[in-house]
Amino acid sequence: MLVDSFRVESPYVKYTEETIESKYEYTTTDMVHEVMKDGKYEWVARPKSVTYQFVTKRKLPKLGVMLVGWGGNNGSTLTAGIISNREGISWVTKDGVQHANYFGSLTQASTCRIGTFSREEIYVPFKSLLPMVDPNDIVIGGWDISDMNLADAMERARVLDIDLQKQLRPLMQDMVPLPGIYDPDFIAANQGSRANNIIKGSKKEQMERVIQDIRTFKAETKVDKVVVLWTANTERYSDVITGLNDTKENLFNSLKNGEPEISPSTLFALACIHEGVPFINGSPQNTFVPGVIEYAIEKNCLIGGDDFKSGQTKMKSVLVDFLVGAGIKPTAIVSYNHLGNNDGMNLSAPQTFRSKEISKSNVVDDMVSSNSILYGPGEHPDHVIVIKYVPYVGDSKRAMDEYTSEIFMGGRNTIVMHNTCEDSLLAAPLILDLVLLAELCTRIEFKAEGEGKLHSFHPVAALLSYLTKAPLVPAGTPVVNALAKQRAMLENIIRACIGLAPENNMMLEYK
Ligand code: NAI
Ligand code: DG6
Repeated sequence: MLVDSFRVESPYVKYTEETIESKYEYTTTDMVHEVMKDGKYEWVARPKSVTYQFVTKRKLPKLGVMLVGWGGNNGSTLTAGIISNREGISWVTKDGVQHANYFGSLTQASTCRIGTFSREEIYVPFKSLLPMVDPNDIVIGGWDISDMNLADAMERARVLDIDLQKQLRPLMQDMVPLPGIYDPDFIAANQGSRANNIIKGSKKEQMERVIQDIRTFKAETKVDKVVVLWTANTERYSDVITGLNDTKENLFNSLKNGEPEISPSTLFALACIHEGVPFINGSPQNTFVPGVIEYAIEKNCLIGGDDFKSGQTKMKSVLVDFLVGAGIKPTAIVSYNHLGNNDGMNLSAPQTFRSKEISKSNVVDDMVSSNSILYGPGEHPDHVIVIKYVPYVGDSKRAMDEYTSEIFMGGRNTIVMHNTCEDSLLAAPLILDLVLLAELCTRIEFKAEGEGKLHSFHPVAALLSYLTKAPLVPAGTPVVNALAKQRAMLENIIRACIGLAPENNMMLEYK
């Protein structure tokens, strides 16, 4: 059964006008190896418990979201989706009348199990666990190197049904992106023809213009908070060079000197950090060079990324987790894509493809390294990524995967998958989740027993991992790619904020 909302009654949870405060017992296990009397080592597992305090602000801000690449397929589709939901739009398709929804969004369309009532399991919407901004209330804006208004951009994207487009046109035609930072060295040459809306000047001046844009947007829309998200073209990797971008100081010196190796996405990230505005990278390139990360940590400004995990990789991070978790050994994973949207065209250049190849390739590492019964030291399945541009299929991406595994007694098992989907309809709800969760993260503070003051999460937002292919995590933190673990981390931390135990699926009450 689904219930819309609930309140926690517990000695460990306090609701005030402004906050929800919880005390939470975090139980983990330390592993140590001890030398025995005979000189041999023995591993010892020592469970331990630490009390945490969480404080979540309840007051929701009026939220502004600025998209870099607003006029692209994702940007225009998300904008259309929010307006359609807000206005309660329905449209006619060949299959009947369709109503606006937020399917595909973890926060808006998934549920969590809370407890039991008369032995029946009670679920609540994910978004009801903690106060979260309603996506219908978001004020949206952003930048694009193409000056096309959002109604025309939606038409160019060829994603949404025509009857819906007709209803949305009057609501979107006055939305025009601010000029973007165009550097042809970082994206494919084939993007040159749409670059007619460009911030001029030196790198430093371009960054300063973005700072000004954020301030103006905030003032004009009267939003309390802004989150910026990069959904612009995939860039090539920036070279990370000692003295250039390896520290904050070197990066700012390079900015002053107009070093060509500073990418547009890095300039946007620097501008956001300067303003204390969370910045999320939905593309695979290394926007967050070490100097940017150092700056974000110094300013305690949330950064998250990299690369939306929308379809093929999401499946991979479920399937390989299942296989390895079942004691089956994947030995070859081959992933093909073809797509015909502008993203596909941009990825047809070797340098931008390489960025995507990297983010799509590293997604099984944690699962492989978790099982050394199956894999020897340094052993890894063959993993090949192919992406081809096929204009005819437009935004309707085809993803084909072949997973070959070793099973019992030297046997082979091959799984083949074919997935057809509208790429932007998968990505848009993830963008929504990323900005809503990033905003939520900025309202939570916590501390472990013995720590002096409450503090925010580490600015490198590992909590957003579920939504990205190559999760950006603080140095020294294990990267988790397995989808179920990523969801559990997010859900369980949110549950801790309201004093609820992690979902352990033991269901002892039924045993
Ligand atoms: P798109 O090519 O339709 O949109 C990108 C937009 O960014 C274009 O309108 C372009 O003019 C603009 N742009 C390029 N450089 C810019 C800059 N420096 N400043 C401002 N605007 C700029 O691509 P789409 O399909 O919307 O995807 C966007 C990004 O999201 C791509 O990098 C893609 O790889 C990534 N992505 C998409 C996923 C999906 O399922 N759709 C999943 C994972 C990542
Ligand atoms: C071709 O791979 C285009 C890409 O932008 C993908 O659509 C995107 O990275 C989605 O990736 P995945 O692996 O999550 O489906």
